[in-house]
Amino acid sequence: MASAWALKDVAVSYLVNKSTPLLFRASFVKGQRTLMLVFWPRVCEQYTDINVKMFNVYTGELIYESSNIRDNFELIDITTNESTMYLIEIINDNGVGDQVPLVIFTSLELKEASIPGVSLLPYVENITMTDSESKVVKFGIRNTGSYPVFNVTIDVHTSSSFINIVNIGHGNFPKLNPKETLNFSLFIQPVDIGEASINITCMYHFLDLSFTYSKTVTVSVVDDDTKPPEIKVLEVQTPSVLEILLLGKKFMVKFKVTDESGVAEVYVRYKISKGEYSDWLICKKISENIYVFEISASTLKSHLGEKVYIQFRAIDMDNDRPGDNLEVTSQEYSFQLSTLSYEYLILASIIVVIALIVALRRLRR
Ligand SMILES: [Ca+2]
Ligand SMILES: [Ca+2]
Ligand SMILES: [Ca+2]
Repeated sequence: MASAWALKDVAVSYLVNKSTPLLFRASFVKGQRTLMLVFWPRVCEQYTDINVKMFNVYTGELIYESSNIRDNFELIDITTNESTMYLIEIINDNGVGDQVPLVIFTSLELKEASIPGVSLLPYVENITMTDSESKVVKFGIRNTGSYPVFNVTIDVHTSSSFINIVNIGHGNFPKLNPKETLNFSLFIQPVDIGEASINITCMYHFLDLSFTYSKTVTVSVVDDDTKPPEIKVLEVQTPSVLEILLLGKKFMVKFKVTDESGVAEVYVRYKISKGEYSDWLICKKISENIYVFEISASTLKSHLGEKVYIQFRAIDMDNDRPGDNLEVTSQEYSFQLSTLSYEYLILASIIVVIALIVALRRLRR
């Protein structure tokens, strides 16, 4: 009974807000009887509803709860059956006044306690990923307060169409001790390039209170290949007139097409002189990255001495999403086709002369 009569020794006053409970911690020994008297003023003929609860700080167990009597005082008379630390929660539940002044008479040594908090630890602040690879990103929920929190649940959500996310770690933690961090991981799958945000909401319980903590994490999805293919002409064969006429040799351009993602398609189109360009024609691949374009001798015969114009077009094989591949159209290349030159005329004249000589000799015999 000694503690009861010690009430007069201590009178402390506090303000209790409507939204935030007032919290105290106090140590009790087993079998200790404690009296606490809480007073608050009566306002406008109405009573403010102040409620007091006590919890075991380590287990969260409720060991005392105010009787629901409308008055302007509360007498707590409790004998604890365990030596431990208790949290005393004083709540301004409803009624009049946002802030209510309280006077507490108690023999206990009350220490003000803080509302616990949790925070989200992104181990990577800004998540950047390419469109070709899914990623698993680790997060941590940390209890930054001084008391355990209970029934921690994590909800992840994105309203962005650029990514899909799945929580592949734990979603629920029954208890999170002070300074403890529990990890969970998100599987992030890119859908399109752009900036996406992930809202992570953590709900947890402390005493009989529930709290929500939210954080937004940004994810940038970038293209893993932003360069179109490169086209390089390696070799050009312009046959001479004799080669065209006698050997049927073709005009040929050999070129190389390269791309970090690989080359999907290569096309060529051409025109002779000032004519119209042909359609885009699929190009012949002769070996890895090497392509050729040819014009037959029969076509060349009717265009001797004219100019050939050629353009190449190539598309890369990057296809992580629609519209991912890039294409390039080369510059216009021009090549002069051989003509019947002076040397050929001389050569042809010599052949004619020899032919005549041979014919004359035959006639003389
Ligand atoms: Ca890509
Ligand atoms: Ca590319
Ligand atoms: Ca691309």
